[in-house]
Amino acid sequence: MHSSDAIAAGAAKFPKPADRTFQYGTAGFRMKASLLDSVVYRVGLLAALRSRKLNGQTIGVMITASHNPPDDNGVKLGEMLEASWENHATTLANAKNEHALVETYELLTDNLNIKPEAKSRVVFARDTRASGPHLVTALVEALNATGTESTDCRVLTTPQLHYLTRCINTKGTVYEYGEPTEQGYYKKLAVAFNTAMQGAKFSGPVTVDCANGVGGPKLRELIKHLPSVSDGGVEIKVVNDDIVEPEKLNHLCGADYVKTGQRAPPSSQAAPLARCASLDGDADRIVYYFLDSDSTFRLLDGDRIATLAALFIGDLARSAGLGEKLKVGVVQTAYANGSSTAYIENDLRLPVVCTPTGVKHLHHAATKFDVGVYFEANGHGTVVFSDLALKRLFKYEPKSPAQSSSLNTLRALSHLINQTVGDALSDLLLVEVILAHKGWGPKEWDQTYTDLPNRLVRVEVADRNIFKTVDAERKLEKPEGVQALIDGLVGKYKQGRAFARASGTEDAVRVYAEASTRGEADDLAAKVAGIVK
Ligand code: 16G
Ligand code: ZN
Repeated sequence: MHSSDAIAAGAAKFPKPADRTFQYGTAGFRMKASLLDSVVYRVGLLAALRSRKLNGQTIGVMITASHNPPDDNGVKLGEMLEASWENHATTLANAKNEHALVETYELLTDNLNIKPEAKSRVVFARDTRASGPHLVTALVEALNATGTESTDCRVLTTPQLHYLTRCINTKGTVYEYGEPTEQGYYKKLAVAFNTAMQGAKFSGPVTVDCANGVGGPKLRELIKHLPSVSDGGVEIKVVNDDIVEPEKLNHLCGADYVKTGQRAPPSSQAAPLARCASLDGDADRIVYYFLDSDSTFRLLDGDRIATLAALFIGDLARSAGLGEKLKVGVVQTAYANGSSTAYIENDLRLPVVCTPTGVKHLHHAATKFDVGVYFEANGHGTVVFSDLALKRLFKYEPKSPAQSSSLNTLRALSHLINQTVGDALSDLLLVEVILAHKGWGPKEWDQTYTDLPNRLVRVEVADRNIFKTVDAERKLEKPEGVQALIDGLVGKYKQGRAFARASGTEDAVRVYAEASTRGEADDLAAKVAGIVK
């Protein structure tokens, strides 16, 4: 069958719901799983185009809705797409019927100078949602119709799929990233972890809430590769790892539940000062928390992980003798607590860059540093080492045993940290390594600086599209005059800061405010919400 006929025939099996308009956003496409067949089919077409455009480079496609409820699902390409390709995704998804779709596909092929005979390769995976296998059939149909070579990696975390894709695409080059298998992923992390742990010692267990998602079985698998507790390994207690009952996913647990509600999952049995962590539904986000001695809940979010990592890596670079040659920088969004930014700039004396929300923006900015630490406050982030930094790191000849030891740890971290995207499992091991080296519990970590009280509110508005931001979402350019009103308010609060931005994932505007006291932060947030309403 001619490929356009095959594409049309496949599309006819997964018709687009007539009353829907889809948009590829920061989270890819995400909605009720029952609406997603046609979208997944069309993302399959997009992946084929993308791979052909990149001369047969392997493209990852992930089917997941991360922290959303169990009935939702989503799909996105594994790489961080440039805006023009997000538009192509949207155009394909909205083609009315199979004929319009073929027309759009062929138009894109022409306009993007894609050779239809070029090779195309895709690897794909899904999280544990019940709707995953059915959506995979739509994806496979599209990959077959476009003559794309594909590999079904079944159930994986999002970062594992990113890992595999990078491994496949770098195989046989000087940038070879690792063995392109799930087992290869665990082995790489375990070897790096063991090396990074030399000279450090754990105290007490860490309890990890896996959101009843894919992180549960994958963390259990990872643990098999780590040294046992009797051999000096970290004790990881896995909880909320039920993937048999799909409705439990992200229900009363998980990173988003903890971060949004500023509370531990009700199932948590942790004693005061015991460290706990929560992953999200596809294990690309992690937050830590603990109960203080008086049982108050303390959150150690993405800002805390970023500051901890920047502190440790900055110190290691200096003690390895590479202080001048490895410039460490931190990337945050406007949601980062003002105290964390001040701590990085004033205490750690490291540069901070602020970008708009969305991992691709942070990741991109982080690659501008030799070592770029980036985290969103919600726990999504990683540390990226530039090619030049890696070269310096691995070529450097240490001048003393102390330099040598720091250098070894730093080299191990560059393997332990997932360079492709934020990875909750890799971030978990990173935090554990740092706390062990420092001999810190969660309280010492928490005491590095004091967060400013803050408040995040969601405001329903008639049309969120009228809100246009500038300056990394910290200022509103439109509607005109609104920013001046916000500035006028903020000036009245001690250490006040506030911004409003249209959500990229929900039909609402988000308002963030912080100030020197809880009452003032709440008050400022409510007043700014009143302005944008
Ligand atoms: C997406 C982003 C996440 C961001 C969130 C903001 C990626 C992979 N995910 O989920 O990083 O924090 O959107 O949502 O970039 P919002 O625009 O609704 O506030
Ligand atoms: Zn996620």
